[in-house]
Amino acid sequence: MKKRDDLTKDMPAIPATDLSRRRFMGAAAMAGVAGATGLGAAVMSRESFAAAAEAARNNFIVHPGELDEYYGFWSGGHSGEVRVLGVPSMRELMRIPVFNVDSATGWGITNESKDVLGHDNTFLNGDSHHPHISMTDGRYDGKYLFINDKANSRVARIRLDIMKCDKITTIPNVQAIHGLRLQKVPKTKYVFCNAEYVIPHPNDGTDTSLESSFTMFNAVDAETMEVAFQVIVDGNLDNTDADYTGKYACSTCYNSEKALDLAGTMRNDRDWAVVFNIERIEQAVKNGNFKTLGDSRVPVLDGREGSELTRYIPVPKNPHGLNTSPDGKYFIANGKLSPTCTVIAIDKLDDLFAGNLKDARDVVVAEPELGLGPLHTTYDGRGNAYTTLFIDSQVVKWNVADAIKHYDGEEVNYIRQKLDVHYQPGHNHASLTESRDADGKWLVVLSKFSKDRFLPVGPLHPENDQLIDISGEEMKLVHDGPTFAEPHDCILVRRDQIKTKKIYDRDDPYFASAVEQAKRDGVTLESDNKVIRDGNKVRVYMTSVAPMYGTTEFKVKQGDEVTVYVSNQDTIEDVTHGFCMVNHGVSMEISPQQTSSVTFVADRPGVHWYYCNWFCHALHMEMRGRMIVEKA
Ligand code: RUQ
Ligand code: CUA
Ligand code: CA
Repeated sequence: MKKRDDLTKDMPAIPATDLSRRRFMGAAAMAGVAGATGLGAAVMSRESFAAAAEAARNNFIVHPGELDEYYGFWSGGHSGEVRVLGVPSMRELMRIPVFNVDSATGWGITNESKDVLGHDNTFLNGDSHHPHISMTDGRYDGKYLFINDKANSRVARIRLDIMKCDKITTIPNVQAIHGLRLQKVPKTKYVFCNAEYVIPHPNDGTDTSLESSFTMFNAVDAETMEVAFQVIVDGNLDNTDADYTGKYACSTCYNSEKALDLAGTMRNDRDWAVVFNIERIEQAVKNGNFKTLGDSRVPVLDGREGSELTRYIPVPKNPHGLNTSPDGKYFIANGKLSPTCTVIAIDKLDDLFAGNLKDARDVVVAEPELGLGPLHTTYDGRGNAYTTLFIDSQVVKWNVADAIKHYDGEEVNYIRQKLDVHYQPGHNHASLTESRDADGKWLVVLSKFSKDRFLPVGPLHPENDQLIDISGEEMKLVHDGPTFAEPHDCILVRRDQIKTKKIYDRDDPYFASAVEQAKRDGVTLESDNKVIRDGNKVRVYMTSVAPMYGTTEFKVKQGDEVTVYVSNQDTIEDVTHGFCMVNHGVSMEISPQQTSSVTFVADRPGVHWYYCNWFCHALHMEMRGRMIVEKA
């Protein structure tokens, strides 16, 4: 790797007008932090501070009562959830529990959530990295959001009309689903997702050697959420993206060495990006040219070196992010241990697969030197790319066309600007950047460390998601956004691209199993308040209308397995009720016109109160009732 001095020699100096890292903190906070941390240094004058703050304010302040222009969906990292923010205000609007358990909504506690998560052996953790929104013809269609779970090798789907997770699929025969992107064209038929680590096959303890180990590229059907196919690859897999023809997907591999130790993973100067030929893969599946692994029925194809299904393009070194440009022309692989990004021309891939090129590297049309630790690249739709530099703690704006000219030997400077970010950025994401509509207005940079940017909260720090105005020539930092562990990536969509329901439809499939059970019990959920006994199973049906449950007392016997169904009869937007059975670990959300249910064992005789735990009315405290458990 080159030394930093060599790398930056030909680059323009960082403009002096770059915003100071403290410019947008309130004066009082600035003084406080400076005092608390001993970082007294360069505090700007009151006037220039005010001017800078005012200039920025014009760009990003969303006044009380005003709505944001964009929805932002953030992954929650090892919190396992998805968060919804308004951009540019960076106000957190909602949390969508997915791979985690959530006390507020009852996710992981209710039967409806267990229908999605699985009723047995439900994991309590997850690690969500990459949220992506379904597309039609390369544009966000606002139907679904998909996200990976690296921790437990799953892929989840969120319905964006109600902002709830409605399906989770465990990917068989692999470990650690990481990079995830969607087919863009003609529509999101497949969710492409990479399994990061190689494992032996079969993985039953009989053989743990690397010779019998591999990992797979996976495609999940976006509608059925069943795994459509898996492709065995050489090396490992990290991030991925799809093109705008529907023909290709491309993934990075940082461990071409298949090493187990850290030093080993850095042995090769080049690893690769592997391109998947989706048409050929589909044809092979259709022709039955596949095998299966273990108990799984999923078609498994061999995409290792020499296969007609894949091509391996050498790129330096331990590459990480893989990002398609919104003009559909390039896959860009981010070098991580190399100061470069590798620009792959998608229109040369047909020739590569046809065998018309001498060398796989012939598809590379630029390899600009950007700085230390390039991880992810995003685009403004005006020909510029923005790459995070983890080690330099910067975002570099560069021009793709100029980088290509430079690679062809022309004397052009492709670097436009470098901006300090705080600190150590992973992903960055520009508004609408993964679609044809990339509009170059906002850039979010997800910094892994916040150190001295916020009031100290003990040894564990928040992350810092910074908002940068990229609408002009110059990038301008306008907001610091502390976040809890640990967003990896986000996606910004125009607010008109998302259509949400104000209240539930009574026939929403989200609670269809409760509706079916009520039908079998001869219960009308909308009006009946009934207790149905079925052996030692007791089903308690009740309505809720602010501020009353339809049932304020019910009796069961010690040891009964009790299921409580609450159907919210309010039709007014925002009047959500809750149901919490004290000392039973039971809590759930019931939004207007929703039915929710929860099952628990009434194992202790006596009186047990239940109450509404979503504030719904002036008499919300009075919304309660008693379960009486008779001694067995
Ligand atoms: S990938 S930065 Cu999942 Cu980069 Cu996190
Ligand atoms: Cu119903 Cu609070
Ligand atoms: Ca490597």
